[in-house]
Amino acid sequence: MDCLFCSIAAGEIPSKKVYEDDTVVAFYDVDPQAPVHVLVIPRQHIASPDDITPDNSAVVAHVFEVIAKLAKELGLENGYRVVTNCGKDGGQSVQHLHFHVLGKRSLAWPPG
Ligand code: DGP
Repeated sequence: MDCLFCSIAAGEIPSKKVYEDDTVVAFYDVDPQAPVHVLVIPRQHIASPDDITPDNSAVVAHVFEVIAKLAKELGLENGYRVVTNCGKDGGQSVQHLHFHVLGKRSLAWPPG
């Protein structure tokens, strides 16, 4: 299947990855809309939020666990937004489920 985010997850297309495990990959958005703008995607091809089912929803729970961990690592202690666009009228331009994490680093970042 020809999918941009599947190719990024597989490392076939370069990206600035900030996290990856067996289930999800996180990388900086190429067109940032906030000082910190990361995309978190499942490795599994799920086309959109409309395609979340009981069979694959555990992946979404894991995405949010990773977001909580990443937010701390990226210095977003003061809060951040998580956005998922769905379908043409929802502004979804890449047909692979993805979660935008948008925020700005706290003054205490980097730690130490
Ligand atoms: P959406 O509009 O919700 O489908 O968001 C898609 C996002 O993906 C958009 O903010 C730009 C980003 N994006 C598109 N192509 C690439 C790419 O090749 N690399 C990276 N890192 N981000 C991309």
